[in-house]
Amino acid sequence: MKVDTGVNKDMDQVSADDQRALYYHLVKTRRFDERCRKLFKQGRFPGTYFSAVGQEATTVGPAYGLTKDDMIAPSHREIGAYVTKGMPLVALLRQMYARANSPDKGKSHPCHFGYPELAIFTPASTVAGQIVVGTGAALAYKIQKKPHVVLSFFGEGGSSRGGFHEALNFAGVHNLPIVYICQNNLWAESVPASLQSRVEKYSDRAKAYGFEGVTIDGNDLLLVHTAAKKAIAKAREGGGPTLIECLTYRWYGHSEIDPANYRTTAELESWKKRDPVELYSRHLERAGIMTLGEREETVMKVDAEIEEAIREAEASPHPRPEEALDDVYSFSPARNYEHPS
Ligand SMILES: Cc1ncc(C[n+]2csc(CCOP(=O)(O)OP(=O)(O)O)c2C)c(N)n1
Ligand SMILES: [Mg+2]
Repeated sequence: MKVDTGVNKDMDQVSADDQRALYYHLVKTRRFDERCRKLFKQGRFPGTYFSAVGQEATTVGPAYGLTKDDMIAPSHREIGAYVTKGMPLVALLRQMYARANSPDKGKSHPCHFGYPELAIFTPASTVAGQIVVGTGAALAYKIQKKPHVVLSFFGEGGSSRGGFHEALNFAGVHNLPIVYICQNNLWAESVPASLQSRVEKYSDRAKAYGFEGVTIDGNDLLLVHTAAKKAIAKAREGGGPTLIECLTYRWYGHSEIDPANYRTTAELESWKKRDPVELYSRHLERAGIMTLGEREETVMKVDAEIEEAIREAEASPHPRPEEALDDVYSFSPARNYEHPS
């Protein structure tokens, strides 16, 4: 694993209370994600589900400590960022279940989670599309002289798309308040990272756009959190963008309908030995911050929250057929459509 050794955990920056809170969000993300996989397999919601089990530290770490107006520009594997920023589990579930009281009223893909109340915008299906929109939001914050930053999430595969390069170039030129989090999980569906780019480290790409890039162990929660915290503070103070490449791994298929036969069991097993939850639990134990009993209590608490949210989501109403075309726009000349204005 080729990581930058200059990035320190700077443990003094993270209080014991914050470290306990990070554990809460980490296990909440893990338990919720595993539960959603099961719900999908039981046929309790349609479509598919994109698990991020194995890469939770890359989303929980950066999202912890954001202000309400700091924006999240998500991709399709950011359950941890939603949970940590405070999006209610029931809101996530209503989206998956396509219920009438989800933000898009049951019309979109189950993984198109958005939550405007917490400045989380809804990603499009087009890979990397949200990098461009997030960069636009950072420009808006700068023009409005607002003290907010944008966190833009994407995979290493997404970084091969044109929008990624245009957005990062633009952010560099205009010194925008944005932090780019590249979750390099070695695979983009069945395409290995080695076929995406010849660069040794994806973070090297930041050099071309005139700002700092670092590659870190994305399974080390405290390391990801402190690296992101530093980059966020820098962006907030007018220091411009940073690209953080987090090396990590997804344990399951691209989505729940992918058996992931393209990778070896040995590769998967080697990453499972670096389970971010296990690594962080060991740290908390060693540092005397949380005992096994306290950690078990946290797991029981999050499990109860999850079950309550599932009950509430499953009791939510379905959209009515007559609402199917509400909020749907079409400007197709072929249909002889006249714009109302
Ligand atoms: C433009 C475009 N091409 C292909 C897809 C199908 N697709 C969705 S996610 C994905 C892989 C993305 O890989 P990466 O960016 O590494 O993220 P990861 O899934 O590994 O988290 C692909 C090919 C898409 N949604 N949009
Ligand atoms: Mg990937």
